[in-house]
Amino acid sequence: AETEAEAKDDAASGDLIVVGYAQVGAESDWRTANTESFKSTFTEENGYKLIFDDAQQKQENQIKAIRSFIQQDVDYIVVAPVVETGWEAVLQEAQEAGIPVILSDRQMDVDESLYECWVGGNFIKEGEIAGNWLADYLKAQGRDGEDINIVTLQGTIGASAQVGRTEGFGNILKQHDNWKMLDMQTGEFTQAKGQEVMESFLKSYDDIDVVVAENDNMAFGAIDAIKAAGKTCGPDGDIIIFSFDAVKAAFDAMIAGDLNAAFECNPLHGPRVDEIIKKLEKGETVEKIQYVDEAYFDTSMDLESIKAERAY
Ligand code: GYE
Repeated sequence: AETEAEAKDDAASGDLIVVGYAQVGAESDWRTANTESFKSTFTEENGYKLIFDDAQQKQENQIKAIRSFIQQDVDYIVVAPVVETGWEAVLQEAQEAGIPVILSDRQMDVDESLYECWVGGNFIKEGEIAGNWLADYLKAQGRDGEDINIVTLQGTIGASAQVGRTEGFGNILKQHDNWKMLDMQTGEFTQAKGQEVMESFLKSYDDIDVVVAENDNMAFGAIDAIKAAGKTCGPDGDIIIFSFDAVKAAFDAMIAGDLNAAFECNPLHGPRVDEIIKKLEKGETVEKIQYVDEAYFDTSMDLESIKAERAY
């Protein structure tokens, strides 16, 4: 029999499917687009009640949010985990409460039985595509035999987006004896931190050829730091710079001639998670790991018309 509290709960949500979304934070344009994708998909008209939590990039906040979703007995928990590790205990609690967990965006390093499935970008592949793009670009410039000094602005350390992009680019770096990684430091996926770290790189090294930014917003900060130091970047500049995500502002930076390339990571996971939940509701099985297709863009392309077609 239902308790009075449960009955009240049912009445409040009606036939709506209650979804708790433990979001990372609001650190980047990508993240804003991702939040917007969930908020516009998980609406009452679409049969949902969304409980949204912004963890401000802190795992402890996300764990608290998941526990509160369990307490509220939501129908599904969706998590975009800040980092990969440290989730066993809270996922076990969700499992014991019988609440299915869906992972989206970043991955978790946990036993597969603790979640239904994951959907997101292939971060290792993104890093490898970027590395191969750089090799081709240097070759086209006749610089493939030169010594190339590289620095990396890393994302949040331990986030699967950081781990994968660092690893993927590193796989290509290994194939080029003349490429040297001078330094790698985290810019926490934010523009402000990206700028700060780039300022310190520019003070430590006067011969940087390439900046790898593990998201667009850190590249925007780095571009400001490079200009403030009296240097230039982009296709006609002193320093080659590229980043991951390919949000609209990255197209503006490429069109302005400040950014060389952007490697796409698609943030529009709301409809994908909606589809997964609809399948689970019907008792259908879902694929455990679901990678989203991604492209890349550089200044050799017709960026104005590509940008006009983009949703984020
Ligand atoms: O690249 C970055 C955001 O996890 C793929 O998180 C996501 C990353 C994205 O802060 O901009």
